Amino acid sequence: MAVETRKSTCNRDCPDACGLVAEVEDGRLRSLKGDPEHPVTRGFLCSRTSRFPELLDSPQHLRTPLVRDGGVLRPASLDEALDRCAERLLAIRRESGPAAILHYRSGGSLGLLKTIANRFFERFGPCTSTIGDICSGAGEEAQVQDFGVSDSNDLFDLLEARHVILWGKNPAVSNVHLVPVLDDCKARGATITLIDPIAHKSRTRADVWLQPAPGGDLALALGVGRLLFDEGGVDPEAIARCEGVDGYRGLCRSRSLAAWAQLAGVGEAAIRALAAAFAGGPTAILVGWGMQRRRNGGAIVRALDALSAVSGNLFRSGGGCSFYFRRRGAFDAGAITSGAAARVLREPILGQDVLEASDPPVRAIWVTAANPVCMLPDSARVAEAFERTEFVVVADPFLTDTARRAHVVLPVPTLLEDSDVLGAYGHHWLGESRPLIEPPPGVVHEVDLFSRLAARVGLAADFAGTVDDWKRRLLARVAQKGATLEALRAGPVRNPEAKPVLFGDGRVRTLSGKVRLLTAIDESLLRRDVSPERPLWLFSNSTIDSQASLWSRDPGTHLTVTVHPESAPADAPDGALVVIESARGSLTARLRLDPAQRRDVALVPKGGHFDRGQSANALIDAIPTDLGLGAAYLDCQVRLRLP
Ligand SMILES: Nc1nc2c(c(=O)[nH]1)N[C@H]1C(S)=C(S)[C@@H](COP(=O)(O)OP(=O)(O)OC[C@H]3O[C@@H](n4cnc5c(=O)[nH]c(N)nc54)[C@H](O)[C@@H]3O)O[C@H]1N2
Ligand SMILES: Nc1nc2c(c(=O)[nH]1)N[C@H]1C(S)=C(S)[C@@H](COP(=O)(O)OP(=O)(O)OC[C@H]3O[C@@H](n4cnc5c(=O)[nH]c(N)nc54)[C@H](O)[C@@H]3O)O[C@H]1N2
Ligand code: SF4
Ligand SMILES: [Mo]
Repeated sequence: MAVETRKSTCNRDCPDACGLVAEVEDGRLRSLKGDPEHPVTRGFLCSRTSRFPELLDSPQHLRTPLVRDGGVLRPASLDEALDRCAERLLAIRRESGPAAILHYRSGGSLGLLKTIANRFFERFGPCTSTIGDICSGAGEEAQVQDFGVSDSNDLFDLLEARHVILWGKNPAVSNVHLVPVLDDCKARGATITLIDPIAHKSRTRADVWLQPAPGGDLALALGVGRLLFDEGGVDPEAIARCEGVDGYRGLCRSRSLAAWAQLAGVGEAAIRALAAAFAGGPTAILVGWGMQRRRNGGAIVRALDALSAVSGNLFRSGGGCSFYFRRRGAFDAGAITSGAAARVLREPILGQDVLEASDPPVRAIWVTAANPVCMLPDSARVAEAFERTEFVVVADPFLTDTARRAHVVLPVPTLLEDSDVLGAYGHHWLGESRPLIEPPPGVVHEVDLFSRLAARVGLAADFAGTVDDWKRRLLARVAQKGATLEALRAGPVRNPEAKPVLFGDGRVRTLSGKVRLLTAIDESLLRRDVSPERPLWLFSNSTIDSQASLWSRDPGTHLTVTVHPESAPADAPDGALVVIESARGSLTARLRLDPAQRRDVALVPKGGHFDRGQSANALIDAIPTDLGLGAAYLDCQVRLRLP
């Protein structure tokens, strides 16, 4: 049979939203590559998606629905599984009201159609939903406060920069299609500065690497701000576009340069060099997502916003303070859901909020595109909340830590079988996903799944329409500007509403059009002392081998913990087993020694499985960030000891 070439878009929770090209023969995948015609993908994929087809053969890949009987999950037909869902949801609504049902959705697929689940729980209730954003909540809220919006300059505007600051970012691992753009910037003479407490792969690309104290970035940015004012680095035209200048200047001058340097954990000369880069722009800040998962994460991003604004870089080509590309911005998300909810539980504290909910208590949880038992902080409490809930449904292509605690598991398509529309949070191109291969017979697309469930509970009319109909509804506004479904089907289309330089007209999106500068901070956000009992800050960073909790390579029997040799328990050699202890719990890990690390950090991978004793979140307290109800995953202090 002839080999056919098919195209799609990767829907994983990743900034890159790559164009995919597959060769398919007789319905079977022969090869999977990056689309050479996609301007950002440039013909290559990350290793985790290149290896993804192997996961289809893994025992964790679900090909049929499962229902719980006598304590065990057994295969069932889709009709049986959906009948059970309808019957239990109707009974719980009748007895306790719709607020007794919680819907929890995370970013396992960035396809916009996954919000069809939200539509169901809104129409069926409204039911209970969540508030906050464990991924990017603090940083987005910081930028909304300062600029009225969280969005970015065009990715390729970076080529105009003289200095690129990777502030808490590891693109070689978590944003791989940024790497060739950085290489192009370097080829055009730009310098790259990396600011990251952890020694990681991306540092080989940086001309300058600062290794501040974890969370010391707030002090670092205020120290740079002080120098800009003291030494003529502020741009008078830009200052006129800001509110709160006196307050911000006063804040920067509230400590000496030496005091800021000491709090930041870097030398004064490094702060001077950074200030010189801002004064000698264009200078672009690329704000990483990891750093804002701290108690002071919102304040840090606000301090970076202020640097970009007062130095004038915010308003110019080759500048900007880019945190997030507004991936949903092009879509009419309201065509699917209004966001109505009976009540909201806090995502970063979900375990506690579920267990403590009353009037009514949570009796059912439906999980869409998420693995909260593994990925939310204080995971033992989250696991307990799921185990105590009367009826749990998980829709997922894989049998996860959360799915194992469900009463019904509904298999949905993987990224190779999906059909949806997507934006990206690392660039402004929109894409369509289309099945590269057919899903197994027991697997059902979420649009189909909810239309079948809706028919069982008297909501059929609300779910009328094919997958393509829903795609067109989402694209209604930008279709008038050329981003039609047909155009997306032909290849990636740049969001017609995204400007090349976000604030190139000198105005931000606040009511006054001016930047609202950070003018005051809670002193407690500056002090970052570790306790003598637990002297190491635990980092749980992205790793090339996994997409959050979905591993493309077996992580082995133990998770790996990397520390400076002087931070290891006495005489423990590389490869030894050690115990990581926090105030919340302990895990056994294999030791890796790395003299390039700071002495006050311990690094483990993000995404280890809870049931295998490898989830960092078993150690991490559920603490909200200062802004946006994010989760302060990285403010966890630990010690290592021998087993
Ligand atoms: N391979 C892979 N790629 C992924 C993911 C994955 O699981 N695996 N996850 C995806 C998801 S969900 C997201 S949200 C994105 C982004 O995910 P990120 O969390 O941005 O990705 P990381 O590579 O962990 O980069 C965070 C960097 O911030 C640094 N950092 C932490 N604290 C501080 C601090 O206090 N100061 C400074 N200056 N730096 C700090 C960390 O050391 C790390 O190098 O990545 C996506 N890409
Ligand atoms: N310790 C620590 N914890 C962290 C982080 C960290 O850096 N450190 N990072 C945090 C961040 S940035 C994030 S975004 C979260 C991620 O947290 P989650 O989003 O809960 O984690 P994932 O493992 O990505 O789980 C997503 C699930 O969606 C499934 N899925 C994929 N496609 C579909 C689909 O089309 N439909 C449905 N229904 N399911 C689908 C996947 O198989 C996967 O099981 O974790 C957070 N947790
Ligand atoms: S996970 Fe990210 S880098 Fe990998 S193929 Fe998908 S979009 Fe591209
Ligand atoms: Mo994320």
